[in-house]
Amino acid sequence: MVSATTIKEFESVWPRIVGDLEAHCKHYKLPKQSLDWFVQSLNYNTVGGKCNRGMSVIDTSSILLDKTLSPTSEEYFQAALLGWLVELLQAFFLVSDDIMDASKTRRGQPCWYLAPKVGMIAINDAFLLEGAIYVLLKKHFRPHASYIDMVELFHETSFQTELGQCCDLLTAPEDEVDLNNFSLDKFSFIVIFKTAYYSFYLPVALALLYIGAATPKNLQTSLDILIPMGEYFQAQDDYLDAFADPETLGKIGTDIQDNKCSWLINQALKKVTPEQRKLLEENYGQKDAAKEAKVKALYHELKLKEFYEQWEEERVTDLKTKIDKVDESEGLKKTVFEAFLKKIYKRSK
Ligand code: GPP
Ligand code: MG
Ligand code: MG
Ligand code: MG
Repeated sequence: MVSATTIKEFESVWPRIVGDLEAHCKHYKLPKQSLDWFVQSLNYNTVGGKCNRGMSVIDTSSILLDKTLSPTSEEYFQAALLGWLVELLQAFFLVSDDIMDASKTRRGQPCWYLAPKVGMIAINDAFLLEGAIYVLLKKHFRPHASYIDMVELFHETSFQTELGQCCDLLTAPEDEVDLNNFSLDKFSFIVIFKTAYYSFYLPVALALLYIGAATPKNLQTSLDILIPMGEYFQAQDDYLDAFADPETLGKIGTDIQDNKCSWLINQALKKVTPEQRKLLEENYGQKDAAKEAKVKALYHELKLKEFYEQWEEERVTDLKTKIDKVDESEGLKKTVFEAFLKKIYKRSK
């Protein structure tokens, strides 16, 4: 049995990564004020989350190599670096997403665009977080046999996520609430693209490329399990948006006011009476806390919490069945997916 890495070990690598980026900027003779700004944005936006995605690159690599990577080894550093690249991609997405969703808090602090003196500079900061991925990948992986596959994987995953975000935003127009626009099929497309590829497939695909086990079959098996797992994860995110304690979650939910095609509204629409549907039509998707509260009250009346808990059990049973069938002949292991599932099952943040 290999043991999982800890957040402390993972974060111990971060200063070296910031150091690399600082050195790169100093080489450009970047003025000090801008350098300090960039470093502040890197720290504020990349560190402080759960880092499940990033740590999964290390855990997957350890499981596939069948040895616990020592936190002081170069092998650990390389896997951790790939993990931090996933976290940088996530930081780039979150800084942008919070502007688009008009969110207030993230990881228990103000969203970056709401931090003092930041405002719309956050848009450029998001681009820099993305750019940092390719600077670091080139610095550390250029000689690696899978370097170009890694670059292409980051590009393709970003494109997929942006298409998902596009669909998410277009399904949630600010000024016209039309519940007929929502459907579980649209929900599936949105969440697979905006979340599942980058949060689930990317870390495992990176680990497979890193250790040289990215055969077409292993990549396909990973996709077949991790896409439905990511779909489940985003349904959970939507559920928590309305039902979790913002204190624990670290962010205040916005889906009802933002008119989002979320898992909850789609399930509610399947259960409502004509009168309840009218209540949703009159109160969903408006920037009004009292209306939002009415929608939440209806969610409770429809017993969506209980329904979600039952639905979660079914999804997890399905995933376990899929995991049981994994063909390990080309070096892939069931435990990769079991470890992933364990991290998200019944999460509260
Ligand atoms: C999660 O949606 C999806 C993303 C963070 C991807 C954003 C993609 C971009 C191309 C910017 P969400 O809005 O439900 O997340 P949260 O609840 O964390 O705000
Ligand atoms: Mg969003
Ligand atoms: Mg959001
Ligand atoms: Mg959400």
